[in-house]
Amino acid sequence: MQTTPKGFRLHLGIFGRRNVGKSSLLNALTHQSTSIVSATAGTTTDPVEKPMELLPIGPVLWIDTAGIDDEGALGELRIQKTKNVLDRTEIGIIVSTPEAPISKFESDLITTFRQRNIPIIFVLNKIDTAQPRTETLEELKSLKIPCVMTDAISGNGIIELHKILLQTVPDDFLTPPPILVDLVPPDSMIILVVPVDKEAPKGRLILPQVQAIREILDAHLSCVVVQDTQLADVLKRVSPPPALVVTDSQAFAKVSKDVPDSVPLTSFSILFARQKADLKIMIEGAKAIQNLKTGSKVLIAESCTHHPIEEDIGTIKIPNLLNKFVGGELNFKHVRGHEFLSNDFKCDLVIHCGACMWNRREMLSRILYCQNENIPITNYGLAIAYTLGIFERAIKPVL
Ligand SMILES: Nc1nc2c(ncn2[C@@H]2O[C@H](COP(=O)(O)OP(=O)(O)OP(=O)(O)O)[C@@H](O)[C@H]2O)c(=O)[nH]1
Ligand code: SF4
Ligand SMILES: [Mg+2]
Repeated sequence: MQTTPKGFRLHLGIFGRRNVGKSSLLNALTHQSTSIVSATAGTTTDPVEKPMELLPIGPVLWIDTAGIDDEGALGELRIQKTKNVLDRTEIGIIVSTPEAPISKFESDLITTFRQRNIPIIFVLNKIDTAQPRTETLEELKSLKIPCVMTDAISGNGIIELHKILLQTVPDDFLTPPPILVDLVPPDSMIILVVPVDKEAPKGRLILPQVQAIREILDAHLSCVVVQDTQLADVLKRVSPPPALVVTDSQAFAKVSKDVPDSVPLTSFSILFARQKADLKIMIEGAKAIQNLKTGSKVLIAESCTHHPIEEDIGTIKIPNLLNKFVGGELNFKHVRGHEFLSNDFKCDLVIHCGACMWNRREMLSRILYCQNENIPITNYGLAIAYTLGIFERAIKPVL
């Protein structure tokens, strides 16, 4: 259970002011001392994550956060970390206490969740100490936000909170959009091109490849998995031709020459732009490559932190392809993990990895930041296809 990747877990974020009982609530929900609890305001400083199997929903990730009303220079940093959690939250649990009104802090959280279309559950904790204010209940009712009353110490109300959670789970978590099986006719055969190069992890396939194979099997379709070096030979031997060829985008140049024009071709990261991000926006983002000129600023963002190797796709291959396309030197910045846009690098384009380890919500939050800043965003596969002059062909199967 613990090995379920985070990107597959429903992210349940717990937010609120300091000392309202957020960590106590997490402990009651997980039946464990997951998060440190104390009467001192500001006990939780960094987000605390707890993966769990929450039946019948499935794998979830609880995230307890620092108080949204923290103060001082350190408090500001903690609030920033709490806001980063907001970016990946799929259900927002706002905790307050019965005697407290809905202050600016809770109102701002409600507004942010609403703007992003994230379902909210309001929890009035410490119900053993006071009666809820009538105005609070009426305000939540008028906002159509479900409200649960809990006593996190005795566990009262926790079953009710579970029930409301079940009713609040977003549909796209229960039935996620397909990766590729909807793009091909029934009984199709698909070829997956998986180069085993220096970047390939030892002894295993990477998540997008495994997910694609699993989806093909679930749909009772078939696939052949080959390295790019064997593709031309395999294509000669299969009849009828495959309904689709999906390649690692790093092999796009060779694969696009080997696959006849009559056979649809795309890449894993283009498929994942559809499933994990917003394909339309990412396609438009790739078109911004044509506006780049010497000195333009390009932010290359990767969700994981890994040590870049020789011929690394983000730090070497894509910059080389783009410089060649532009015919000059672009100005690149590389960020990893939760670091993203910053004021010291006002970029002209963001090129993002496939974000296979993240949930869709986090990519959508990044897209929203880019839209608010008027910065085009695309991903590795689309950018590579664009610079190689095979963009139209690569996106045709997903349009
Ligand atoms: N009476 C009562 N006390 C509670 C309840 N929930 C939490 N507390 C107490 O309230 C205090 C704060 O609880 P925490 O769970 O640490 O609160 P928090 O919101 O995580 O606080 P920060 O991490 O500082 O933001 C502790 O002394 C808890 O024992 C409750 O339902 N009833
Ligand atoms: S860097 Fe991005 S594409 Fe690569 S494994 Fe991590 S999330 Fe997936
Ligand atoms: Mg806490």
